[in-house]
Amino acid sequence: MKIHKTGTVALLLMLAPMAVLAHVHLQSSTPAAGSTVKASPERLVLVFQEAVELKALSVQKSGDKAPTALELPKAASEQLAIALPKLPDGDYTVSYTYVGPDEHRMTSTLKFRVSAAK
Ligand SMILES: [Cu+2]
Repeated sequence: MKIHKTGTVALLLMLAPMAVLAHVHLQSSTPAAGSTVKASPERLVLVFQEAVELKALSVQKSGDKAPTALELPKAASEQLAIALPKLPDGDYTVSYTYVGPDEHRMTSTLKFRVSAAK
């Protein structure tokens, strides 16, 4: 009986932080999701609700066979700025994997368009 009680307490302690902390999501970005920019953006800025550590980051042009990996910021932060290579006109998908304070590993995507045409 004593073992059972100890086990229950340990389980509750493990579950408590998960219940309090919700998943961390992207709050905003530059370029913004779904936006069209007229020139190749020099950098990508990702803003999260809480500090996150990026684990993987890539950008892929629609029609290209493979994504281009981007250099990851070394430190966790709420706002992450990442240098982008020269992006010709086209539709882009940024894929990012991150870990927030709740230790959950999340992967999401962000799409934007580069088009010089008005
Ligand atoms: Cu989570």
